[in-house]
Amino acid sequence: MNTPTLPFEEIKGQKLSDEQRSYLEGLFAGLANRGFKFTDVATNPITTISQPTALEGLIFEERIKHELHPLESFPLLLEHAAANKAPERENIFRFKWNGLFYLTPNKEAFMARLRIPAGQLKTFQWREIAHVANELTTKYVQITTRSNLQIRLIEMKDAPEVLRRIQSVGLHTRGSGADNIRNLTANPTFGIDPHELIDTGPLCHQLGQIILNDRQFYDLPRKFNVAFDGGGLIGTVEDTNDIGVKAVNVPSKQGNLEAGIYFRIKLGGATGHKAFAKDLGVLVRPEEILKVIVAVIRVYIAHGNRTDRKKARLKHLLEQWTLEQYLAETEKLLGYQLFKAPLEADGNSSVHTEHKLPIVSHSHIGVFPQKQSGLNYIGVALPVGQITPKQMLRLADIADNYASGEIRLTVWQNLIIPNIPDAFVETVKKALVKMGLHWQQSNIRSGLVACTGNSYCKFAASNTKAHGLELANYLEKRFKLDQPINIHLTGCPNSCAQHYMGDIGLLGAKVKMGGASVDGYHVFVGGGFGDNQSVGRQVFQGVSFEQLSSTLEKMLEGYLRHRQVGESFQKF
Ligand code: SRM
Ligand code: SF4
Repeated sequence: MNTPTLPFEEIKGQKLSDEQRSYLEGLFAGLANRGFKFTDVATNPITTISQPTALEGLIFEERIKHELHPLESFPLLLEHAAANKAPERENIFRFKWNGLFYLTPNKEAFMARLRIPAGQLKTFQWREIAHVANELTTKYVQITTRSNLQIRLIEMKDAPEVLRRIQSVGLHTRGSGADNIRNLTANPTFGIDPHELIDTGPLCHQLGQIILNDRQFYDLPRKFNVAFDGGGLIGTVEDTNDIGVKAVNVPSKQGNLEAGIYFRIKLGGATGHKAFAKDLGVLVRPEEILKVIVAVIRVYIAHGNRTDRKKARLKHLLEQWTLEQYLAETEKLLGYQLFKAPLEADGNSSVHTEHKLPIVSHSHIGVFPQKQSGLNYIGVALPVGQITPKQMLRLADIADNYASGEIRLTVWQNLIIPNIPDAFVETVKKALVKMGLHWQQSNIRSGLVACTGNSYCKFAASNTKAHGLELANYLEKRFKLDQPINIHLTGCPNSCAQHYMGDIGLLGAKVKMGGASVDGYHVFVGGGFGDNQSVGRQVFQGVSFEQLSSTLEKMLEGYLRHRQVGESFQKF
């Protein structure tokens, strides 16, 4: 880490406060990290900082950002759209700041990724996305593994209009790709789950606003994920994020610590790298959690690696720094110390109580009573997260007519309709079945997660979404499981569908069969998250898709035959 020593006291003759000093140190370290040169520092620290000539020392992505900040590239997008001209490499990268991903070489068109904090949408927003998809894209919408929406095959000429229409209903695409903070996730049952310790919905939305409105958050060393878990029935897989915050209950006053709900903070998750986030050893009050998250991100902005994209995630910084060091840098920015409460070796703490939750089937599917008496939410399964505009419009009608006009997306690529009065539950169930959607748990289909796959993603070795659906059809005909099994299919090691944390993880791979190269998978078992945190281990290498169904069938048969009573697939 190249942190220049600067004579701060001399800066414009000012004496600096600790806070100012630490801010400047971060700023200069960040500049040095990117390859900015410091000349003649001793005489005049501010004016002699110069960009390297023609930004030659910088890697491609950092150079592009410095030549023209991607947030300022909108006129270029308009020019390209007017000429219906394919973007160049530089602008392909820049347009990701508008949430536009050019799918070349797979397809000569854009995919647009939104930002939907906590996955929460009003039906007027949901309807407009359905209309946009119908009129200007593929006529289907995809729910992503960050409780978000994507629409695709947008022609260059239509891109500005798609963005305008998305923004016209108060939604954004800004910063949903590239070196930005990605969609913020929270339990989709925030504010309605009887088990939650705190409603994280408002916090998630407020952080969304902070990020949208601060230019500093549009130039990170790399992508960045943040998740909130308020202690609800089903977790947000927060430990797979760069920052995961999880609510805990401190039942009584302990020394200086008042009783109440606090957040623990975990840092450095990135499951494609087999890394779960690690506990920072502090308790933070809800009213200060956003400030702390912002400080944690600013430390990463200043010190994350900007010269090697493969070593640029927060996880990589934590391979060089201890957690204590990261905490110290965060506290420097905050200007005060956080309450220390390290976890014990077994992962428990004497300060806060364990939040015991009933064991439920996964992924929110089914009918659940809310904390508001007389109201319910229904979780709807959308296998592999695909939905048509027609289904979206019908869902919006259901949510308007029988609930509160709201739809929430989940990281399991499913959705829930909240606030359904008892009297309407049966009507909603029937309406869902009539439109071809499932509200009943299927212990295979409801936990099926698949990344985009080779229909659109250039990295994919296999057609994950189509294969996921075929597998579910095959296995459901043969098994009635009494325990849920999560099957996660990812097309490449990037692990967008987190194959390492599925009960069964399938990682796309090309397999040789009779001299030909066919779609196939490496097979992993035993992954988990939260209390069952575990990185899946590989049990088969390179199984062709043709043989995959029977391979999984045999695995499930073995599990059902040999398991102990009640033993889950993960523990088997
Ligand atoms: Fe992802 C890159 C799709 C969630 C790890 N991901 C991509 C790209 C943009 C490939 C590209 O550069 O062209 C894929 C776009 C394909 C397309 O046309 O849809 C893509 N990622 C997705 C989505 C849509 C998968 C899905 O079907 O749901 C998810 C969008 C989430 C969102 O709404 O923001 C998606 N990607 C994830 C996750 C899960 C998560 O964030 O919770 C991960 C693993 C966690 C993590 O942080 O690493 C993930 N995607 C990656 C990586 C590997 C990053 C790394 O540091 O190793 C890449 C490659 C990269 O960034 O260079 C990647
Ligand atoms: Fe594409 Fe790989 Fe992500 Fe699947 S896991 S969407 S193949 S980048």
